[in-house]
Amino acid sequence: MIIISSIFTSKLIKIVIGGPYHSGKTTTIHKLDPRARSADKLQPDGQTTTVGFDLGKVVWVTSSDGQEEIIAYGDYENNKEKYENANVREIGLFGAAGQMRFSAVRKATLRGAKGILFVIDSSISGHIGHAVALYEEIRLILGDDVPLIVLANKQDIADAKSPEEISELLNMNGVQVLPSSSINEEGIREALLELLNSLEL
Ligand SMILES: Nc1nc2c(ncn2[C@@H]2O[C@H](COP(=O)(O)OP(=O)(O)O)[C@@H](O)[C@H]2O)c(=O)[nH]1
Ligand SMILES: [Mg+2]
Repeated sequence: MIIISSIFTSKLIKIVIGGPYHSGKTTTIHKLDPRARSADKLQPDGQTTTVGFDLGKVVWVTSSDGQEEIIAYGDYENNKEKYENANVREIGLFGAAGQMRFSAVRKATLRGAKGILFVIDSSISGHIGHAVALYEEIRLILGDDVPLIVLANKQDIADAKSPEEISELLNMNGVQVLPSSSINEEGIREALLELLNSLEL
């Protein structure tokens, strides 16, 4: 409940983790914040799928020498004295369910978002059409000015398409595509920092 009560403070910067079903949104949020919470449903095959949302919290720390870091909120709380001289900003990570039928939930989740990390499973070609539809939905709701970075996720899978290939398939003008493997915690903090640095705050 600590997360829920503090996540709505006005100083929180809201970042939405969007993208198609099964692309790695929930994994990304839980790797960034092990205390994140999700509304998940257990499927008959034993897998889970997000039915509502994920909620996590991290801090964006910029030290006096300009070094930047993303730290899980719990780790920050336990070591606050270490960051006394740093610029610390709180980031709320809101995961949005990817299935088309959750459109209303996504709309509510997107409200007030300052930036979007858009996660794609680079190993499944079928995802692309769905991804484009979800991207267009985001632009319809938030307009063209909210910064968005695509994560070409699951780069650890042998036949994953490269960020360049994903970029070509998506055909989204000027949208940055960065490589990641959420499960191995590769590329996700770098992408979040890149997104945060592009925000107008
Ligand atoms: N190989 C691989 N699997 C991943 C990666 N990220 C997530 N997964 C797996 O993909 C499945 C869906 O992930 P999940 O985070 O629930 O996707 P969501 O529906 O977008 O929230 C799960 O079985 C994850 O373990 C990754 O980077 N590499
Ligand atoms: Mg999920």
